[in-house]
Amino acid sequence: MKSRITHLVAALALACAGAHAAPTAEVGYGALWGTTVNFNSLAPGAFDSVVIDGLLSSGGVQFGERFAGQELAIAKVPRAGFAAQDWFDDLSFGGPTAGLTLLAGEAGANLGAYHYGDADGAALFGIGPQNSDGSDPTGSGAISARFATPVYALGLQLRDADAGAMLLNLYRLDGSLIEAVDLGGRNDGFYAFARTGGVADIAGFTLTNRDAYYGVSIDNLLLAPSAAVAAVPEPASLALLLTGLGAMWAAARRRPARR
Ligand SMILES: [Ca+2]
Ligand SMILES: [Ca+2]
Ligand SMILES: [Ca+2]
Repeated sequence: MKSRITHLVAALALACAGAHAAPTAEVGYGALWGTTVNFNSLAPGAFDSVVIDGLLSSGGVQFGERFAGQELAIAKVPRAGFAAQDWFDDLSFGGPTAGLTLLAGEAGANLGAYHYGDADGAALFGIGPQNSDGSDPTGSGAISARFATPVYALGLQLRDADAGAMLLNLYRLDGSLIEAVDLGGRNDGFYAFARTGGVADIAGFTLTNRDAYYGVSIDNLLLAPSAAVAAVPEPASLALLLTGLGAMWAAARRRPARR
């Protein structure tokens, strides 16, 4: 009992220490409350695939390839087992100017949507530069998004993820970088990131990847407006907290019975 409370205090202290170490913390997707963009209207039929030229507005969020101020470069990555390379959008040169003005990629190299034929339906992908051998550049492009109102946390579902290199840059409205979140090594799943301290200043993001096999797609983009309705502790900390509170409650109940 005493050691449980000691562990609880230690866990909370660690959580607080971690909160000051990084601008964002990874949280459980299911712990966030907000609006979700599911992209399903873009490709409503099973296995539909569409190419989207120009800026996209979906679910109240604007999407494009990059922000004004970001230079579009090409990253070349050897393709396993082949002489060919895969070419990817690379936005690591320059940075967004104030206001986060979205720009679309060239026609046919901007965005697209694909319906996976499952319950989650369509997902959004970026289209990269045409590979030199003419193979499909689907999923190897950058995706950038600007929110109508800055948020405290965002979650997303990764699809077609094969543990490759992936970077999620979170920006403030003035164009400054909040954090470059390294998503490398991840497979398909739901992931979420929240601002430490609860400040709601994430105004947009850029997602780039060098993931094999059709890059990556995103789905079920979740935008949480404020920390007020979201559980800040990670699921493990929260479980520990509840266990500790339960133990204290049980102890408090036992005490009068002994008298
Ligand atoms: Ca969907
Ligand atoms: Ca592109
Ligand atoms: Ca992939």
